Amino acid sequence: MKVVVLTGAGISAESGVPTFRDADGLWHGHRVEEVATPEAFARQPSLVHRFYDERRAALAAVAPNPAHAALARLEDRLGDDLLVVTQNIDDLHERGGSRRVVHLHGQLRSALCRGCGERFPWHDALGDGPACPRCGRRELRPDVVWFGEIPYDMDRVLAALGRADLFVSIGTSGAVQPAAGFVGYAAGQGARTLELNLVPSHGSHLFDEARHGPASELVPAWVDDLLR
Ligand code: BV8
Repeated sequence: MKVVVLTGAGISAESGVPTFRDADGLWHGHRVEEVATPEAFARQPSLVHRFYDERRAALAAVAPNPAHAALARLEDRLGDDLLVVTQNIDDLHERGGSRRVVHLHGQLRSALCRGCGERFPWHDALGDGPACPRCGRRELRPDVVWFGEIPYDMDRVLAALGRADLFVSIGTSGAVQPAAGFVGYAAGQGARTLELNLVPSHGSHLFDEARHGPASELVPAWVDDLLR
């Protein structure tokens, strides 16, 4: 059985990573859409760097939860027949043991050089304008996809959705495109669709089945069912 799992901020909430809807989508009083755009970076690079430097530093204090671990267990059994597509820029899927993970919106622990286009694993701050390890220019930016930018690996994701027998959405409000449209695309390709979320998401009505509750309970129970 070929399975595609889409995850959002809700799967990391119980690990202590705030969701976007927490604090009503505000960061220090800024609407997230205000600091997560190329325009904001051009206008106030130090503010945007602080937004990501703080979130990157906070990763050291959080750990994967049973929902991340359950998906890694599922991957052990399904291998290439499972693809995890996450909107999250944290590294909790990988630290939970998952290997086949697409970060549609980028990663906090990665830096992208706007000068030479190279990417680098990055755990420190970017706010003090470090030089690019390859070209030396001070052109490093957070390797994340901002609003108005093209998500990463869309071809790989659409190909997997096109082959999927089952599409499962975990911990996402379904407020951001193109991820919010994946359920419709997968269903159109003949996949069964399941939502696992704390509360009904914006697109809950689009799923064949929806189960509501904390991911740390719903996801291990769903994986046990599937593997049984
Ligand atoms: C693009 C990285 C073209 C940075 C992010 C008008 C109409 C429609 C679309 C648009 C429009 N205007 C603009 C657009 C496009 C725009 C968009 O969708 N805007 C929205 C706001 C309307 N999209 C884009 O710009 C995208 N690019 O469209 O390019 C294109 C398209 C297709 C193909 C080629 C090109 C780029 C979007 C990416 C932006 N970057 N993140 C960063 O992280 O700072 S988006 C960011 O916000 C996240 O990555 C995520 O995607 C989104 C947040 O959503 P969630 O993860 O779902 O989190 P949220 O807090 O909302 O919800 C959490 C859910 O979990 C809740 O339902 C809650 O109940 C649940 N939950 C909570 N606790 C638990 C739980 N569930 C289970 N257990 C729990 N314990």
